Amino acid sequence: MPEFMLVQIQHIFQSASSDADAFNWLFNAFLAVSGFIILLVSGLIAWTVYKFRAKQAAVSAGQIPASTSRKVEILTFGLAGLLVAVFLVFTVRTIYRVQTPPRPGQQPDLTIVGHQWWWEIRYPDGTVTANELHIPAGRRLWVRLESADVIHDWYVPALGRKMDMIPGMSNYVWMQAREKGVYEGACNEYCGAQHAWMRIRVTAHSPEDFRRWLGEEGKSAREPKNELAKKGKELFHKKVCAGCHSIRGHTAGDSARIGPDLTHLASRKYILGGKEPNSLGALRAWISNPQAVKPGAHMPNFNLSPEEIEALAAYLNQLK
Ligand code: HEC
Ligand SMILES: [Cu+2]
Repeated sequence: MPEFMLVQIQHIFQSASSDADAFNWLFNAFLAVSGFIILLVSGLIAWTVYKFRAKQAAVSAGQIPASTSRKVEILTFGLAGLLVAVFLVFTVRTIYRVQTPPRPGQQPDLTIVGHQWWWEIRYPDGTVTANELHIPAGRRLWVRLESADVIHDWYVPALGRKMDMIPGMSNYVWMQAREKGVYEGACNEYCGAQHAWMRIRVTAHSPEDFRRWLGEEGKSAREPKNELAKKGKELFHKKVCAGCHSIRGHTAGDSARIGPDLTHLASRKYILGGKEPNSLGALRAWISNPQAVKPGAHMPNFNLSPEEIEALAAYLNQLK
């Protein structure tokens, strides 16, 4: 199992936010009460089966008179109704706690756009990145969620609630990581062939580290130093890669958004929504035949020569 998946499983009940605390509390309360009822009912069934088993022919289950069964019915319906009412109150309380409205006119701290099958991440200062989200620890962030194609769903369990990304509209969600660390999540709405490889990796930094990270990420791409990488930079334009991908400083603006922004690709730990750890080899394999690595992905096979692949991979691999 890749590292990504193991961590994912551990993250389901982890909480790093007041919202996830509220959800976990509600979930555990439901689990405890319904667990108790399941044990009670199955215990009663087991006891009845044992007590009235056929061998002891002398014992008869008998018949409960209609008047008694009406009482039992009122009791069970009453208890069930009461439980539903109690949990309705708890649920509504949780919704209120989690769905606090933003300040009037509050601008989002982040915009995240779901694409088949990767995440576009935009900061208010114009910095763009993909797939690996970086945030400052501590603050509760107001996040705008959008979609470029079909319905996706943003879910990082430890950081707050999940929320659909719907084409043509903006949804908003609070996100918080109390502590520094790495938090993982995934797309939670089936969105096509590679839905499973639409993982989310969130790194929460101390506020100073976050500012430093954002400063670096906001810079234009570095100029390639060796000949191979320089050739790769030329090919990136000649082979129309730049029609879908932006590399700030190297492409005309950063308006190409069909594929992930590659300005600082080499500083990311994974590529392709978590499908592959980022390495020169993985980049080579991807560029030479995207459909073999992530079948259905919206990047065609360019039938490049081995030399072209080598040059492009070398170029991309130094975009720190
Ligand atoms: C038609 C648009 C399109 C063109 C042209 C295109 N790509 Fe892509 N590329 C994509 C899409 C979409 C993805 C995201 C695939 C996914 O993860 O599902 C992608 C992903 C990538 C990634 C991985 C990025 C990451 O962070 O996961 C690299 C590297 C890449 N492309 C390089 C190239 C190179 C080099 C070329 C030119 C030879 C190129 N692309 C041409 C659409 C395109
Ligand atoms: Cu999705």
